[in-house]
Amino acid sequence: MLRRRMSDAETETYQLYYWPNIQGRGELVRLALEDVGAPYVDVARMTTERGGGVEAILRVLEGEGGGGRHFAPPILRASDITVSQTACILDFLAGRHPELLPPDELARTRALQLELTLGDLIAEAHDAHHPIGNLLYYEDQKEEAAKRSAIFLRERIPKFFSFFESVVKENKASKREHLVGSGFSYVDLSLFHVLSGLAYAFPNRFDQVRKDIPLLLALRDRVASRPRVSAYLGSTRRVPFSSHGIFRHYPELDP
Ligand SMILES: N[C@@H](CCC(=O)N[C@@H](CS)C(=O)NCC(=O)O)C(=O)O
Repeated sequence: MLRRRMSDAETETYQLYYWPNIQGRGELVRLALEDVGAPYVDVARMTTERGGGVEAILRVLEGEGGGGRHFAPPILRASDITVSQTACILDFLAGRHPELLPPDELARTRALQLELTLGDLIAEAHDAHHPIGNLLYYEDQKEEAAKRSAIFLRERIPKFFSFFESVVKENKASKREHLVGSGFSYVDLSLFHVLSGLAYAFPNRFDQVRKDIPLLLALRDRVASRPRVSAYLGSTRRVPFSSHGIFRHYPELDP
């Protein structure tokens, strides 16, 4: 079974279903696919005539193509399976691409825990500007966003950062300056994205806490200079940060 999946992974083209104009959580999946050099199609960025567009996402959410319904993108389709939930997608990819995580049960469970913790941080970063409702405009929840983001910046960023910095510090003792003790993994790629997003959204706060996370910043920079990641960041496949995504820069929320 494992051997069959490995050879599938070497040859097949993945289909990523994610909103076309934002990085969002889709970016965590893109980074993993890019880092292993896996062929993939960002389906919703294709024209509707070619089977793309938002309509393609809606069809997969409803279960078209088999494998059941999905609640929200990102969704990744391989030839024999369709997976949603970002951490679950990355865990699935790790099972196929050992470059994303050595095949070891303990490491795989640890990676998933850390990825889910990054997912919690991402959700809180989103709620800092949309604390009341996803479908409301920011302008309709500005007062609440000011209160929520103040707490996020004052209490939550330091707590998350201190946790992840300590994780790398512990692994450094065994000469592995990564989030998962076995070495480089997809979680490092996700950390790169989260740190980049927070630095974009909250540059003032990020500058203040920079001194507390030297190991995380060094890890972020090492990830950015990985050849395939660096090529991807300079390519048109990379959607830029914007005021529509999860990480948004509203100067009034970052005094
Ligand atoms: N826990 C899910 C969250 C997925 C999610 O919230 N996706 C967003 C885009 S990043 C979305 O389109 N949500 C629609 C909704 O929640 O109704 C994951 O990590 O994939």
